[in-house]
Amino acid sequence: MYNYKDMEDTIVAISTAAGAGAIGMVRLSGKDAIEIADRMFVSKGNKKVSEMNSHSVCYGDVVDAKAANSSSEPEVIDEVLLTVMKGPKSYTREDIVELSCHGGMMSVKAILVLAIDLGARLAEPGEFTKRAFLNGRIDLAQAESVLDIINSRTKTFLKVSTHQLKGQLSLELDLIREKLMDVYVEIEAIVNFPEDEINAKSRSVIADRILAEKDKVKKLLETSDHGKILKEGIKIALCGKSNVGKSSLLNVLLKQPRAIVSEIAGTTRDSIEESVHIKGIPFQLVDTAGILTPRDLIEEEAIKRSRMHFQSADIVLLVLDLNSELSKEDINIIDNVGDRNVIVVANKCDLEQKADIEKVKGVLANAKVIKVSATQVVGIEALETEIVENVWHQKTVDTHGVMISNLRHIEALKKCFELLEKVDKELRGALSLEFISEDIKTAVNFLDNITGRNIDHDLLDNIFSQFCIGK
Ligand SMILES: Nc1nc2c(ncn2[C@@H]2O[C@H](COP(=O)(O)OP(=O)(O)OP(=O)(O)O)[C@@H](O)[C@H]2O)c(=O)[nH]1
Ligand SMILES: [Mg+2]
Repeated sequence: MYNYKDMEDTIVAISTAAGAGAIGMVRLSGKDAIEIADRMFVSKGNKKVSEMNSHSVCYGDVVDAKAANSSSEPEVIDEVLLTVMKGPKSYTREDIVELSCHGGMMSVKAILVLAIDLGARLAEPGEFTKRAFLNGRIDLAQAESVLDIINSRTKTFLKVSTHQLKGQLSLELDLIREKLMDVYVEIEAIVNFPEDEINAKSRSVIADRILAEKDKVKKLLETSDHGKILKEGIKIALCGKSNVGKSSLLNVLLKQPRAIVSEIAGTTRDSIEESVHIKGIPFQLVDTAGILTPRDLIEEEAIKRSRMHFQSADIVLLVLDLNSELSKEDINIIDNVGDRNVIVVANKCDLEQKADIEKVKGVLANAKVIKVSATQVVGIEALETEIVENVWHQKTVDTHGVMISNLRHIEALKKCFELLEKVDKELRGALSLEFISEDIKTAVNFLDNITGRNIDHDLLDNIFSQFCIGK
């Protein structure tokens, strides 16, 4: 258990978002939460907060006893519903009092100031969740998932984060930890009692056990692409020569006329970026300029940007015009695809087909070709399905629904994996066991970093500073 001296303080914060709303909520947590609430709350039935049962609600007024009005009555700040949750059965494991008042900033602010006047301290960002962690209610991975839930942009990511909050990731990590510690203890015993000789065969049996755990860490790491996609979204660049219909396609995918469309070649010059969700996945769509031969400095810059997006996109939608024969410019772009992840979009399928698509398939054998009409909205559903399949392609791994999306977790797992790989080799070689056991311990430490069993205070402060105040 960490000994934070400021854990002694009773903290208070506005827990609802700023701005107009039906309800605002001020939350107190700490050893004096109930006493402070008692000094600012008068219930309709004159029941004291300290007399309330845990997890019960009471209706009354928040009053400022110091600010008496002309008839010497304490000033009523707002009428509220007060909820009390006594520790350890609370979010922070401390006594918590929540005051739900009218929305808007005036009422919540006045209640906050009053609580501070009566001895509470304004909470730091994430301090309630930090206390939940420091008091052992949740581990660090669970605490971080709270932030992920708040920031979720997709239903799927919300599901993954909720899973993590329930402790699924921690459970997986604990199982690996337990097995590694078993090996560690056994090796330590052999080192300390050298009369128990160990031969090469026994060493390789131990190595197999390490290998099994290394595979589990690898599986978790394999979910990180998946997890990051759900968290951050992926970038799709619409590329192709002028007038093939890139901007028309952008508009139809966004379901709004965002980019200017015209029959004049070179309509789009500055790249246009917009976010969109396709089947629950967040994407960043980038419409690029189709110009290939610059006529001025601006067009030179436009080409540079198009190339940059072509190179940095996770998926390139290579747009072709089905209604015209493949030109030198099309061939040039196709030849430059290289290792890019490409879906060929053969646009204008509402018109007569003149382009030789078989030729494209010949060059880009691995790319899917989808025929669409951006103006007639034909084939768009199929294109969206292909985009989503492209994202999930070969990425389904069985980790009991656990997915790694946090960069800190990815780094720690990678280090753990590297060490286990080293240990496996060492065990199959002749290195002295005492050095090997050190490496196993370090690998375990990396797992402990994720759950917060062993982590330094600066890093903790850094993690919780990303939270909003009041959580
Ligand atoms: N018939 C038909 N015309 C289309 C289709 N998609 C786009 N067009 C037309 O093709 C022309 C060019 O469309 P844009 O979307 O501006 O093409 P672009 O690729 O963005 O062109 P640049 O910005 O110049 O690179 C416009 O006149 C569109 O109306 C389609 O599916 N069918
Ligand atoms: Mg355009």
